[in-house]
Amino acid sequence: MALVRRYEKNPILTKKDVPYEVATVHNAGVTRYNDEYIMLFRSHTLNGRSILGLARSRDGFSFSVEGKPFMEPETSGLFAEYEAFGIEDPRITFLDGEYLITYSAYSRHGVRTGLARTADWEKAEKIALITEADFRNVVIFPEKFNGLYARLDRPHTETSPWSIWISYSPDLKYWGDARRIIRPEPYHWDEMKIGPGAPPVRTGEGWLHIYHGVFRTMDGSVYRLGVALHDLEDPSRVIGVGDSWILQPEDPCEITGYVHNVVFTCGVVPENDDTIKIYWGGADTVMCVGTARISDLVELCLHHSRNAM
Ligand code: BMA
Repeated sequence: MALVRRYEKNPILTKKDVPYEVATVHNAGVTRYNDEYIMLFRSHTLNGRSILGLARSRDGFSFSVEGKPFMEPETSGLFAEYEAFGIEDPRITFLDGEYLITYSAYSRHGVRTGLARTADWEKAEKIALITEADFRNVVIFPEKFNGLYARLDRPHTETSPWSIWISYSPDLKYWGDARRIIRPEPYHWDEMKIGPGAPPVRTGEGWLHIYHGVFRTMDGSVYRLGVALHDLEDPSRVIGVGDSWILQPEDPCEITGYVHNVVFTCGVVPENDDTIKIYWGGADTVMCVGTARISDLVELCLHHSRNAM
């Protein structure tokens, strides 16, 4: 039985819904703000570089896009130097009364991670570049641990398969105590590389974390979604990693598009009824949504787990 139930009207957002010219709408971070859902989505502009747009919704399914982009590469200063090639794949964490936004910042120096914040979704303030080059997929936990912020990320390395790491910070700017905590599983759906997907969600049994995993085929790579459960007090301790994927490209808009065979998440929204809305980019071209029961995902991690390391 499918763990994630696709919304029947997918895709929920495409470039046709955007009032300025873009080539794609995908890989969005999503959160709640007052009685709205906020979707911060990535779009390729027509020079191939990415910007972030904002869409709002009352029900989490039907979104309308603001007239102007929400975040673009800076044109002067330190951020301009490191995001000149575009900003991508935003993740949103609500913590201490404000929304933290992490995103991939591309430039001639490589890809690193930017951090911005907003309290009201009118405008965002960029705070810091929180990784060096060769990091992506940074998600910040929505709570602190012994007074420290915690994040999951995915450094690139040539000496081991690309894995999920954790690190901590007293101030969101300086990060340390890094450890590798989940590795790809050989000859498995996520054997080539994995990366954090959406910021983790607190459940009774642990932090529920939807991640992406990649398998290389003769026809290119397939991006799927899986789930892991981290200890509530010590998120570096992985309780379980679901052995099977929870979502794979199957709908036409996931199989065909700018990059075929991709489902890629940057955001989930837990609801009050044991369900979670999972948002994903389809084929790096459109946005889709589905719902899952939190207890089903937890159960997969608890009782059908592969080794994390
Ligand atoms: C990853 C990132 C994502 C993208 C995915 C599939 O490496 O670049 O933004 O969705 O590839 O193309």
